[in-house]
Amino acid sequence: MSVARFWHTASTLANGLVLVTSGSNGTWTTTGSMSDARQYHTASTLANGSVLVAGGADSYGNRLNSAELYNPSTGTWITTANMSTARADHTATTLANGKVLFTGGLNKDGYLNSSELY
Ligand SMILES: *[C@@H]1O[C@H](CO)[C@@H](O)[C@H](O)[C@H]1NC(C)=O
Ligand SMILES: *[C@@H]1O[C@H](CO)[C@@H](O)[C@H](O)[C@H]1NC(C)=O
Ligand SMILES: *[C@@H]1O[C@H](CO)[C@@H](O)[C@H](O)[C@H]1NC(C)=O
Ligand SMILES: CC(=O)N[C@H]1CO[C@H](CO)[C@@H](O)[C@@H]1O
Repeated sequence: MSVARFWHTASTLANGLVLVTSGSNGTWTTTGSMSDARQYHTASTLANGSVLVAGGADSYGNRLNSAELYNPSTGTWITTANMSTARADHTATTLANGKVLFTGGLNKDGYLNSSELY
C-alpha cells in the first residue's frame, strides 16, 4: 500500500478492486477522502456496489455515529444518515434483503447490546 496502516478495513468491489479505508496513520491518496477520520469502523458493500462505512472512533477515541457511502464510479464519499447509537468495534453484516445489520460494539457508555439496520 502507499502508506502503512492498521485497524483499517478492506472491501471487495464489484469490479474486482479492493477498497482499503482509513485505519491508524492511514491517509487517502488514491481515492476520495471521507468526511470523518475513523478507526475501529466497519465497511459493507451494498447491493449497488457502494460501500457503507459506519461508526468507529476518531483520533481522540470518541466513538462516532456517522456513516458515509463510497461511490466506486466517482471515487467520492457522501455522508448518509447517522446511526442511532455511536459505536466502535461493532459488527456489520449484510443481509439477504440488502439491509446491513449493525450489532454491539463500544461507546462512552460501555459495551452495547443494541443493534440497528441500515
Ligand atoms: C446505493 O444504495 C444506497 C442505499 O440505498 C444509496 O443510498 C446510494 O445512493 C446508492 N448509490 C448509488 C451510486 O446509486
Ligand atoms: C450526526 O451526528 C453528529 C454528531 O452527533 C452531528 O454533529 C450531526 O449533525 C449529525 N448529522 C445528521 C445528519 O443528523
Ligand atoms: C441492554 O443493555 C442495557 C444497558 O446496559 C441494559 O439496561 C439492558 O438490561 C440490556 N438488555 C438486555 C436484554 O440484557
Ligand atoms: C509514525 C508514522 O509512521 N507516522 C506517519 C503517519 O502517516 C503520515 C502521513 O502519511 C506520515 O507523515 C507520518 O510520518
